[in-house]
Amino acid sequence: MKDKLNKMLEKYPAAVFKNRKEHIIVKEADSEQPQSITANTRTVPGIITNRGCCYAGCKGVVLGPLRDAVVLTHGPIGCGYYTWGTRRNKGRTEGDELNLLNYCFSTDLQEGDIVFGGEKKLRQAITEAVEIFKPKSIMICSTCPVGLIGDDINAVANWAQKEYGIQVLAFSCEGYKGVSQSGGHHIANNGLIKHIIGTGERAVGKYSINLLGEYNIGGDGWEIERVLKKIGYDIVSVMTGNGTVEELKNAHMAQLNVVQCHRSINYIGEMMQTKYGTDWIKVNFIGIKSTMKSLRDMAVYFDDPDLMARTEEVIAEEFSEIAPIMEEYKKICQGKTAALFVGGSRAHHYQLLLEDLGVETVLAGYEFAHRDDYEGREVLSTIKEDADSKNIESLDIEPDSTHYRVVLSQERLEKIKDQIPLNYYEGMMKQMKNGSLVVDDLNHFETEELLKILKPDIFCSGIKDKYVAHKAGIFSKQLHSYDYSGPYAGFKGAVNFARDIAMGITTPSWKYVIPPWKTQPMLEGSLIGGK
Ligand code: CFM
Ligand code: HCA
Repeated sequence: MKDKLNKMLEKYPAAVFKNRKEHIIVKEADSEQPQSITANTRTVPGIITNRGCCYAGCKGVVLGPLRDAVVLTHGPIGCGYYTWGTRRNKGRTEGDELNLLNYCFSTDLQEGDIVFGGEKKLRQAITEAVEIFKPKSIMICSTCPVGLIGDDINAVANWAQKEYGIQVLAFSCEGYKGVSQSGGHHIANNGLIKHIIGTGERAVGKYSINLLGEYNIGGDGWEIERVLKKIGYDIVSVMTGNGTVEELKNAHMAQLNVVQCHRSINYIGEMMQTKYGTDWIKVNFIGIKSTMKSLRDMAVYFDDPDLMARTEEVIAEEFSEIAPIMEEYKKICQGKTAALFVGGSRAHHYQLLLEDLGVETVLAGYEFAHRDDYEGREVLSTIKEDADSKNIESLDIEPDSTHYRVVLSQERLEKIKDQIPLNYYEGMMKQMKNGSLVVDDLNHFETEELLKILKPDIFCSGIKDKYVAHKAGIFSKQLHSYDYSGPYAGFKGAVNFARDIAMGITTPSWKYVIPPWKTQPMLEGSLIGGK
C-alpha cells in the first residue's frame, strides 16, 4: 500500500507532494503510528477540492434547518439557491407554527448593487419578509461580494431590530473566509450561544437533553427522537435539525448535551459546560451497535434504574424488529469494501453501520475535520497554532450567574468518566483497521487514483465526487444528502441504509460502465493518467 501511495504522490509537483503527504497516512497500531495527520489547513490553490465555503457552513448547515427564522442570504441569487433548505433539510411543524424551510430568501444582488452598495436592498428585503411572514427572528448571512464591498450588515440588523421589534442577527460568513466547518459553523454557533441560548425558561422533564450536532439529514433527527422519546427523554432542543429558535432559547435548561457531530459543535458543548454546568457526552446513532451503546451510555449518565430498564426494553424491542431483515441484507453486503469521504463526522460514524453489514472500510477521510476528530481529544494540546481558525471570534465565556448549576457531583463524575465518553471523543482512527488509509481533504485527482488502487465496492461521498466513482464503475452513495433517501440513523434507519447499499451493489449497471483507463492509453506522469 505504501509503495502505491508514494507512486501516486510522486505525480505531484515537489511542493504539493510535501503538502499532501502530510494529509495522508496509513493506519498502524495506535502505539506505532509514526506520523500524526495534518488537518484544518487551507487547500493547495489550484487543486480541485471537494470542500464547501464558510457561507455554506453558516447558512446551509447550521442556520438553514431552523424552521421559524427567516434566514436571509445577502448576495447574488446563486448562493441562496444552492443552500435552499428543501434540497435536504427537513422540517415538520405542529399546529399553526411558522415553517419557512420551503422558502429561499435572498436579496438577489445585481451588478448595480455591487457597485453602489447593497444595504438599501437588504433593508427592503427585511421589510418585505416582516410584512409577509411576520417572523420573530431574521438572520442575515452575507456572501463573498458583500464582504468585498463592505456593506454594514450589523448596522442594518440594528436598524431592523428597532424598526420592527423582532430579533435580527447578522452573520458575516462570507464564503472566502474559510471552509464550511472552521469558519461557517463556528460563526453561526457563536451567534446562537451569544444571542439565543439562555433566553428561555421552559420547565424541563426528568431526563432532559439537547441533541447537539444533528441536522436531520434524510430525517435522521426524527428517527433518533422517536427512540429517545420512547425511552422517556425530554428533548429540549435539537441543534439544529428541524429546530426552532424558540426551542434553542431553552437549551440551557437541559441536564445533558448529547453530541452527535463532534466537529461542528464540540465548542458549544464546552461553552455550555462553562456557562451553565451542562456536561456533554459523545454519541453515535449511526449503526445498530453504536446506537445501542449510545443509549446505554446516556442511561449511565442519569444513573436511574428505571431509565436503564426502559433503555434495555426499547433496545430489545427495536432490535428484534429489524434483526431478521438486517441478516438478509448482510448476506448480500458481507465481505465488500468501502471508501468514505465526508465532512467532519460521517466518515467515522458510517464505518460502524457498514461494519454491522459486514463491510470493511479501506479508506476514510474528512473535508473539514481537525486532528482531534481523527486522533481523539487527547491531542488537543499539541495542535499547532497556525491551524485555519483565523476568522473565528473567540468568545470569553464565564459561568452564568442565574443559570449555572452543578448537575452531577464530582464523585459521580469521577466514577463514570472511564465508563462513558463524557466530555470526550476518541476520534475516528482508533476504530479503524491497521493498513487502512486516512486522507484529509481528498481531492479529485486522489479520488480517481485511490479508487484505482483500492477498488472499493462502495464509495460514499458528496455530490462533487459522486460521479467520479460512477464513471469508474463503482457504486457511490451520497452521505451528505443520502441521494434523497433516509433516514439512516438508529434502528429503522439502519434497515433503509442496508436496503440502499444492497440495491446499489447488486444493480447490474456497474458492469456496463467502462472506465476511461480501461480503453485509453495512460498519460505517464500526468495527473489524469497513471497505472
Ligand atoms: Fe457535522 Fe454535518 Fe458532517 Fe459537518 Fe458538512 Fe453535513 Fe457532512 Mo455535508 S455538520 S461534519 S460540515 S455531520 S454539511 S450535516 S453532511 S459535510 S459529515
Ligand atoms: C458544505 C455543504 C455540504 C455539501 C454536500 C456535497 C452539504 O460543503 O458545506 O458536497 O454533496 O452537506 O450540504 O457538505
